[in-house]
Amino acid sequence: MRIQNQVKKVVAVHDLSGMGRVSLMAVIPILSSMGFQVCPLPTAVLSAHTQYPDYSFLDLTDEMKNIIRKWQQMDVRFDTFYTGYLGSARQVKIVEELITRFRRPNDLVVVDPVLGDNGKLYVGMADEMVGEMRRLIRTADIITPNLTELFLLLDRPMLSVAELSDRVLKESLKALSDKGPEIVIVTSVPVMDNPHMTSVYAYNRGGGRYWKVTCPYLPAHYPGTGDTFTSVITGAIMQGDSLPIALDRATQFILQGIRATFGYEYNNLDGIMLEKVLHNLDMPIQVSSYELVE
Ligand code: PXL
Repeated sequence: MRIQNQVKKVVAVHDLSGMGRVSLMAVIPILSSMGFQVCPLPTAVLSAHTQYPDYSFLDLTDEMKNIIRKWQQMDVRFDTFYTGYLGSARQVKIVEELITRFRRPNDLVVVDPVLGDNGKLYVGMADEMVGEMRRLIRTADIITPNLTELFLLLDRPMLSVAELSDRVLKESLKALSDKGPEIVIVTSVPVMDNPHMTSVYAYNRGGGRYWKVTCPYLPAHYPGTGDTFTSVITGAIMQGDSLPIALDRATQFILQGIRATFGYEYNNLDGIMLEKVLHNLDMPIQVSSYELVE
């Protein structure tokens, strides 16, 4: 009887930021509490994420190669590859090599193409990263761009709220999936005529169905919610959930995190108070709100 590898391993390629609950500081607690072993491959070490007015930044591009080489010598096996904020455009090739060397037929590759938000690249994000990310998503099974990243990856101008019909979104998701990823999930889609709601759209090429989850929008922007969202999606899919159930769990968890934080007088840059809601990941979903988009 094989009793090894009872806990699935997920290699997490993200930065470590001291302040702000982004990247590894969201990925590690969420995936650990969902029952997976997180193996971090840190891309950079920052004093704080890049939306704070000032921060230090240590690029770990060269060290990543050393870590991967040692992992190869140790003959480690990963079940999931999950990438997020990369510290330099050169890291894209390194990540592609990691995936090529270690990926086995049933492994899952999740790429969160972190580039920007609100129609702009993040401060410090190299312009070349957009072209590199367009290539990296081709190797992924699942990608989770926000609306800004969706249009950057498609190399199309950003659309206004009035232009974001179900038809346009479906076509955009399919166009991105045609480049490689079987599942494309787009977050932070505003709802036409309703500023109090926000949607997530998803497309699964195997089956050809589109899904939508709409939830209340609290008017506060918290960095790191994208990392939190994709971490819950990754954990839910690794646990065997269907795509719409994974979407429900992730949107519900984000909403719980925002509600746990919103009532305090608080600096939103510090992110949602994950610590207050992490235990909710053990609970079955409370309300199911996914819809099929036809
Ligand atoms: O959550 C995205 C993210 C991740 N890592 C760093 C960031 C940001 C967004 O600002 O600055 C360092």
